[in-house]
Amino acid sequence: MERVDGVRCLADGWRLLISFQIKANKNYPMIGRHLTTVDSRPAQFVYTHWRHWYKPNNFWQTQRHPSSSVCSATQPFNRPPRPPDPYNWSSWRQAGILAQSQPRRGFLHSVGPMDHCERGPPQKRRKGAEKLQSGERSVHLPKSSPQKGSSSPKGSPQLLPDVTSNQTPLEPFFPLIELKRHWEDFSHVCQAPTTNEGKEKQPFEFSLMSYNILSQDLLHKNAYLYRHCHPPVLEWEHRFQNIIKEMKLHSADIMCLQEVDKDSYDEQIKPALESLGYQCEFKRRTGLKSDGCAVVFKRARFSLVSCHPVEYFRQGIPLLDRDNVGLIVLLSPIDPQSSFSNICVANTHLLFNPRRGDIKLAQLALLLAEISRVAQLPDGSICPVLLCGDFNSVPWSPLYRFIKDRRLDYEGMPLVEVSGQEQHSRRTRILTVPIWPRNLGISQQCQYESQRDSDWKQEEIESFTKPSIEHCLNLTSAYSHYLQESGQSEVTTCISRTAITVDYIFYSAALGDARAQAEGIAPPERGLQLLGRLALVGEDELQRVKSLPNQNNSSDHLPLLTCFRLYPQADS
Ligand code: KL2
Repeated sequence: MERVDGVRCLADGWRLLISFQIKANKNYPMIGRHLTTVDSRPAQFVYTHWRHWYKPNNFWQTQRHPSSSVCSATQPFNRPPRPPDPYNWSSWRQAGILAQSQPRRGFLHSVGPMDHCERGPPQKRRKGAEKLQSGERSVHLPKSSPQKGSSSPKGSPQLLPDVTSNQTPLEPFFPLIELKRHWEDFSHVCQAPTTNEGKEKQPFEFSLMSYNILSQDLLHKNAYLYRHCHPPVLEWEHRFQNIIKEMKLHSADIMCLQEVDKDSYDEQIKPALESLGYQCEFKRRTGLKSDGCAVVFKRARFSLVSCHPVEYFRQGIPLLDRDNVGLIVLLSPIDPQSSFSNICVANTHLLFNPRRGDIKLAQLALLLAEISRVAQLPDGSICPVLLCGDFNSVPWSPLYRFIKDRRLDYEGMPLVEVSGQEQHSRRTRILTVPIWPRNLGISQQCQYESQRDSDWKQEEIESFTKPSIEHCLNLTSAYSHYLQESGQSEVTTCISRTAITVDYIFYSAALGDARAQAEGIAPPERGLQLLGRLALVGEDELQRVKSLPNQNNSSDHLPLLTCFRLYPQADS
């Protein structure tokens, strides 16, 4: 028997016996529990898909069996042994590594800390099954599924920086491919307004990121979605370090984060961001959900005027029975002359369920009503608004158009069409008129209203009988949803191997804004100008880096990053 890199192979006819040398450490508690510890090799050396066989030079080889030098000494029939498939528990059992009684949904157990494992598979399966029933498995699947495995960047640091812990960083295990994103600069297109004396006004410039960081809890609950990933890249410690590294790299002045687990937020994310000079606000989802939305901003650049969490769960309103939330902050730019207006930053993660467009629209209406209230200035006008997050709706879907066009006529619209996540599905229910009931206290113009019937104006009562909704915010999307060079669709996330856009940064465009000009909109004088954005990528590019998450891109979403310019208030 020959020993090779932590794997001792022995092929005995058809039966393969492998004993792995695994050190049970806190990264791999389940491996430690189920497998024999032989020596101090970290688990990632052996925990791999069989097609990605570990070679001594630290590269995983695709579709190749280990060379004869690996096992030939003990192979009676010259048949290369097949290491167990880590995604398939039964192969671990066949290999004699797991007891026959080990749980079948092994992958769910293999990627995280012990406390997650205790939840057990039934709950996780149930969630997946429930989602499937409600059509949550996605749609326009690429014909060629992404290759198994993951990737790492060319020329990027081989070892990840140790941000907060003393964990051993992952070894690089694939040919290094980096996801390339370039900066798209619009500053030359932006026109500066002038003062009454004809002088150019000095602007306030800031950057903003929107990033769904993929909750570790949801990752576990929907583990079947991440089977294409090399398990160690799904480890929270690895992902956390990468995510913080990415945030540090971009150093956005404001970050709107979704799917932030409350425990990791308290113990790791908030302390790490505070040490980078951020003030952090957080709103957890309702019910028993462990994740939520965070808005963080640099203390040196903004001060917090007010913070407004929005819960979409409403007791007594059957439509609003989901635990999604939004978080709105009103920020004051820090500037010695105090010449800039506040900005209103809203962050949300709308319901995922592709078939419940009615719930998504009602959640959005609640958020828009709160933004309109928070952003309202004493003169009745609205301060610059940034609305970002994961809307679980694709570009040009009715929900997206509602945000941009300020109006949606929805007569006879099937619920499944609202978000456009599913292209080919049975059209079942259609949106009711009105979508949300009057006792929610939100008008068809997405404004708060008195709930006393006697206070309702006649036209407001009538508006509830018309199949149309409106809102009062002028919002432009910072991204154009097509790549400038290739015309391919931009991608912000991979769901069930489908690459789509569901994340957005909408903003109140001002006169002279490049995007507003490109879209032929004449925006008001006050607002924001888009100076630039970090380009997204297309599906091809994502396939090249083996989809998301991968060794470097540690979420199933990409961060959106934009830079804005704010001009001083009129004649100040
Ligand atoms: O698409 V998301 O991922 O905005 O990144 O929002 C939801 C989904 C998140 C919160 O519910 O969990 C993910 N198929 C794909 N993704 C799912 C599914 C599913 N069946 N269920 C939950 N999510």
